[in-house]
Amino acid sequence: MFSRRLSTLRVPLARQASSQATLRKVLEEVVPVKQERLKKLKAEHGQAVLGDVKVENLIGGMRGLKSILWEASVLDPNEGIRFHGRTIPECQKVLPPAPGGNEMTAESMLWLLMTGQVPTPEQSRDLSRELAEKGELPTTITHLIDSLPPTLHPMTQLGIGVAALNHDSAFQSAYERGIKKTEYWHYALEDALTLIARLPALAARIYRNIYHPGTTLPPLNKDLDLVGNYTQMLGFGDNKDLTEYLRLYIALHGDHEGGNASAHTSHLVGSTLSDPFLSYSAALFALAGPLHGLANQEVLRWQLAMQKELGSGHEVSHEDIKAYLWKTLKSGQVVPGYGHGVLRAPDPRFIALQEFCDARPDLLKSPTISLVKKTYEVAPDVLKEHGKTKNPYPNVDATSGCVLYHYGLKEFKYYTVIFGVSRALGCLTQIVWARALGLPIERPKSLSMDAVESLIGK
Ligand code: CMX
Repeated sequence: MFSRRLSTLRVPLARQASSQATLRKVLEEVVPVKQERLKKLKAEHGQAVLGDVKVENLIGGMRGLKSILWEASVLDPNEGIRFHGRTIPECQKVLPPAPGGNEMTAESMLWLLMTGQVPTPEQSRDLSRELAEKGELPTTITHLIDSLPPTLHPMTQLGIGVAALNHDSAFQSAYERGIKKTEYWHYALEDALTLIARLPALAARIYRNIYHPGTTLPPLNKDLDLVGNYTQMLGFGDNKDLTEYLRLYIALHGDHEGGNASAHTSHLVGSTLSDPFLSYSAALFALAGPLHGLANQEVLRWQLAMQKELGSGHEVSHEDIKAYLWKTLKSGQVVPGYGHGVLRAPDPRFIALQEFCDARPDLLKSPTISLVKKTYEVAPDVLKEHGKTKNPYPNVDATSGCVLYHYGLKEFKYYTVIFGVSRALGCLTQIVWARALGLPIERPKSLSMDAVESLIGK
């Protein structure tokens, strides 16, 4: 009885103590616990079977193969993403917003992804301050980015910039000094935080150079969160709604488990002990593909072409949209923003962005956003009838770019860069954990057709 009382008394004290802890301190507590868990899992269940490998998995891009350990999030085909077990609405409820805002910040999502814990508003603000203090670009990088031709795709520029930031990699120089394996994660964490901190300045510089040359980038404001600074530097700091939208968008896109092309790429490259900058740069080039991150630019291009042909979303009929969808499909193209490698239901990230729109009368009046809504009302049935895709429902990209367009960020070739700023949260978290857990270099087995046929006894 007495001891139970004592333990209930201890809870608030412990919470109070941890509310003062920094991200590094919390990780120092969490890492050994997970290390032990993994050791036990390997020792006691190393031979347990998680599934079969079928020939169709080998031919079909490894779909469904359970073969990557990824800590921060797990994707359920019907329910969508959970970040350390929390759904998107749950995250929206508990993760601290920026002062004066409502949407969860990138920093609070990063804290959750890294530690599995919900930060206090104070912890989240301290992390914002640390990132703002680290966020200026070194001149080597500004010179490099300024020397790139404005005709080079913004994603190519982002990948180049991120790779070149490894000039100052703490991990790389510690490795050269000869540190112990158990210390790797500390340096990976330093690099992860430096990269996340510098991404807004890098991404904003690319935007300004390409679309608004000659304009001056404002300096980082130490009192703003990561996204607050990013929108300032993009030149949209006065638009509170866009800032809030980007906070939501960047937090939501932060992670989508480990099997998607960009996440898997950073994990693979990181497993060679390439530093976090090089690993994430590789991931960005996977994100730049039209079947992955580039889809948000493709959706907008497709929606605008439809709008040009049919008229604004307020006027157009469902029948006209159906006919347009069939025209796209019959010309052998995919309907951008629909389908998914894992999901088999409407993407909850799409739903969350739609709810953001529904709460704002100006967005409801937008002809593009109303066309997105109307398309959603008919596209699943058309895609079911078409009969190819396993998932006839919208993914997050069905709407993400249209909101940016409405708020005046109209250069849709740039949209995947924003996705790239966001996905760093999850990919870099996993790199830190992969080093903390001592995960080895990836080396799956490949087979030739001869080898497959001989294995199946043909
Ligand atoms: N429109 C038309 N056909 C589609 C389709 C769509 N939106 N989505 C899938 N299909 C087709 C595929 O091209 C494939 O055809 P083939 O058999 O001729 O090759 C067939 O349906 C089966 O594909 P699937 O198993 O359902 O889907 P995949 O896992 O192969 O591909 C994805 C997933 C996302 C690449 C695909 O649905 C697609 O191309 N969607 C449009 C692009 C898009 O929105 N991408 C963003 C994804 C979000 C993210 O990156 O996180």
